[in-house]
Amino acid sequence: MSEFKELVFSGVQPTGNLHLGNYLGALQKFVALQDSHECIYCVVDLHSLTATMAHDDLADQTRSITAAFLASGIDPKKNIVFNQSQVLQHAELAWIFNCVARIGWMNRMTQFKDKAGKDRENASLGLLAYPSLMAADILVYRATHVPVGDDQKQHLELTRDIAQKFNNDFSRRIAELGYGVDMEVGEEKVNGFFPLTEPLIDGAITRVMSLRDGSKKMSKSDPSDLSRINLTDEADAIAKKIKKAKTDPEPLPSELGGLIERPEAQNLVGIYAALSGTTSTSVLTEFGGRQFSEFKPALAELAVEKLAPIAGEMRRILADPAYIDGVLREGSGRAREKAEATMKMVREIIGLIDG
Ligand code: AQP
Repeated sequence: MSEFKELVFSGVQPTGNLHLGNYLGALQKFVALQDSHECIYCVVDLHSLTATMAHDDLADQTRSITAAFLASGIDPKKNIVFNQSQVLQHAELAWIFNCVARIGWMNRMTQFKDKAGKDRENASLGLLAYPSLMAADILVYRATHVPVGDDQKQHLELTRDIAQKFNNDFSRRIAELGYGVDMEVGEEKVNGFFPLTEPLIDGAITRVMSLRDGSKKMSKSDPSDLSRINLTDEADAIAKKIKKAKTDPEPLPSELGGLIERPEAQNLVGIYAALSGTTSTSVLTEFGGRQFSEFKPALAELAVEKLAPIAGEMRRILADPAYIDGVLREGSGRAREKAEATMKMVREIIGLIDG
């Protein structure tokens, strides 16, 4: 009786400067997981086309995200690091998943609603189908775990729905071909071709909020640069942004309960905890009763201490684009082999004649 081998997959879009939210929600976890798991990390360049087709600097953005991966400590020899568009099997499986997924499922996605705004009719078809490509990214490797920020939870649930529908729709073929794998779903034991992938959303802060508005997530596309700390910000910029971060007039509480209804305070405490590798509770044990005028400089110092080496290393790596392209080429070759092994079976399950 076989079972899925644990495999981690995650991706980041080349749509602008990476920020502290991407770092704490994704990159920091990617680095930690490479010690315990086989990992595949992808720059999802095809996803970046869903918002705007014409990016003058797409290639450079792709190199910049790759440099951020490497500068954060991801080892491209131990793991697979590549860009999505070099492995065509992602797009092939995405098409198949477009035919598995239902339009109603896509219409319910909050990210689609947020990004399409009021003018949904005018959003690209790609933006609507984005989660189907994301499911393909993950399932073309039959990955079992995906480290992501909390904002991606709904897309991961949809990935499971797509896997489950494919497993059900083709259950007879999967069994005939002997391609099924046993897995536990809650109390139940089921058999299927695709795993029901688990999100890994944990840590001291799972959704880093904007520094200007504690009800909005920190995001690359926020028009205000003061809303986020970019991985490439200089020390003075980091200190200035933290100093200007919105807060309330009360001192920090000594217990977690005191952060309820204080989203900005909760955010800054969570950021401190995640950067220092502790919990919000222990941050409050240290800073409870103190004013933001004392806490903010401590947070700025910690953020600079953690982020400045990454920014420096990114600059060093980016000075050698040929090296970055070589990492992506080599990683793509390794990824393609794995993806093609899955697609051979998928084509056979569906009945697509393959050579
Ligand atoms: N604010 C956040 N807090 C925690 N995690 C976050 N992530 C993004 N924002 C936060 C996580 O970063 C990973 C890569 O994200 P992405 O670039 O692929 O997509 P995104 O979520 O669309 O990022 P942005 O910054 O919000 O970009 P725009 O503004 O273009 O939409 C993911 O794991 C995500 O969870």
